Amino acid sequence: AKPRRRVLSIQSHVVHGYVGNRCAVFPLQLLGYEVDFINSVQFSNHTGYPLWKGTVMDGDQLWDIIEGMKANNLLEYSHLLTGYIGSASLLQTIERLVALLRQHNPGLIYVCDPVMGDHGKLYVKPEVVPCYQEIVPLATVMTPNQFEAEKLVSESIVTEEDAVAACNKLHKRGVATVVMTSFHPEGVEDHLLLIASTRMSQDDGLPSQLRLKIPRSAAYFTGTGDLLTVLLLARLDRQPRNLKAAVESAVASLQAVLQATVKAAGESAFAKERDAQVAKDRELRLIDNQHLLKYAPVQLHAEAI
Ligand code: ATP
Ligand code: PLP
Ligand code: PXL
Repeated sequence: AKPRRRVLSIQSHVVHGYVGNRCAVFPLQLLGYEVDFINSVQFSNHTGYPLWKGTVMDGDQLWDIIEGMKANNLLEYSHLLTGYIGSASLLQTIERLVALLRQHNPGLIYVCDPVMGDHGKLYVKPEVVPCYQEIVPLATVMTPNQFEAEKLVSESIVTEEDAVAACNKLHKRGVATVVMTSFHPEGVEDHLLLIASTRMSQDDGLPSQLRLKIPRSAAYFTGTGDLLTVLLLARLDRQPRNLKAAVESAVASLQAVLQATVKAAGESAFAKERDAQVAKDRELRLIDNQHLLKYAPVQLHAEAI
């Protein structure tokens, strides 16, 4: 029998705090998924701290592990999830891995968060960009932000029409569902938009392209994009024919965790300086608020585009 809910998650590990696998493994387990994980880096903490130490995995090291799994017939997954991958060699190896996993399960869902940067700044090496462009046809779900979507389609995105055009371009290259996790319309300060688009047929009358307006908090967090991708994986899996409900409930859980985190962080939530104590105070409060990962009441509703 094919595995219904077994995720292979390849992302960062940090010893302290919550980014990458540290905000994927526990939430997915809580939501009922078996999670096998490979750590693409092992760092002391995320890179928003003044300093970090640790090691980075390369493509050969990943493939070595995969060969061990292959030999023992351990490659049957329902989902592959990838997030921040700093090196081109690791990303090229993931490309090979997708093909191998699909030999074992042709229906494998590949959820790809093409982490490259934000707000006009690249935080991966430039050679990673063409690797992600090459990966596009393999992905089932992609969760780029505005900047990452621009890189994927090699076009600038200024208006909502541009954002939708970028989604359509990604659909043409084979991606079933695109969620642009943060889009900043020009001149707008008080909110951001999430744009979601699918070519999977929706239940009668439901929109397949939508926008969700999210009030912007003055607080700054790390790991929010990672957590949103995880929540989308789980909600889309439950309701593949209701993009609206899936997106609304994923955002509801994320926003509820963020509000709880702001409360717990106190003054550090809005601090200007970025010292280690502030970074530590701002870590997502996933354990204390685990009930919100399972369910949070929907307060923000999506509208058809
Ligand atoms: P990635 O880099 O992982 O592709 P991203 O850049 O879109 O994703 P974020 O900018 O962290 O990641 O945004 C992801 C989600 O986090 C948003 O859709 C929003 O729901 C929430 N979020 C992040 N920062 C804020 C904020 N200051 N106020 C309100 N919501 C926020
Ligand atoms: N800064 C760096 C160096 C990163 O690698 C990342 C994510 O990979 C971020 C910031 C932002 O993370 P997120 O969008 O999940 O908050
Ligand atoms: O996506 C967040 C993330 C992932 N991995 C590492 C990071 C960050 C954010 O700072 O430092 C190593």
